[in-house]
Amino acid sequence: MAFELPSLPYDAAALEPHVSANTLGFHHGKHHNAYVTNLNNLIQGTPLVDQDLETIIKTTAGDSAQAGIFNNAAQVWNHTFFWNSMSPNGGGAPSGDLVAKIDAAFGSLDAFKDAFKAAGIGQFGSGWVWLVSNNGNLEIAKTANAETPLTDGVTPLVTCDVWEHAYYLDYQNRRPDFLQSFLDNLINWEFAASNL
Ligand code: MN3
Repeated sequence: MAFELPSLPYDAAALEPHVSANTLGFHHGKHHNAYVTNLNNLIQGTPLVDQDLETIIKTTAGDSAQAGIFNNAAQVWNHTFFWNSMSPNGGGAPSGDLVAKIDAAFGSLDAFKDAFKAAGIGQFGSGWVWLVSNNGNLEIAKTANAETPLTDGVTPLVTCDVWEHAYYLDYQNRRPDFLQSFLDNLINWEFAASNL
């Protein structure tokens, strides 16, 4: 069973003006799709071919001989998680348990947003910034390239892709503006709560 590119959970233009249909079309249709194609090619004829995606990621993590498989598998997973981390009705404030947990961890929603943005800006080169639950305590994590907190024993709640391909067509080099727009307009708190 080959892996398939999952459909976006919304129309490619649904996140405009914060993320353009042009960006989303390339990001999903070209970048994400290439990771799926590469992964299928790389696992062909190996014992990993029958494994689920998370098993492949955890099996190959940290093994330099399998870096190609890890990188593509993790990027497939990270991107699907990223699409779900955004919503046309995103932004605003979380509700329920998440409010108390964010206040406990960061002091306030605004302080969380400042810390998430700073982590995204501080990720040198390509990578990801995450809100994760570490045994019920919320933390911000950043990962380089294809690295994912899935391999760190924590539960990812929401992520933002800070590779240049995620924002360059719309924001050029202004990664801070992309992160601010993600936090103010796109972040899917319902998805974060469902992962908690
Ligand atoms: Mn990407």
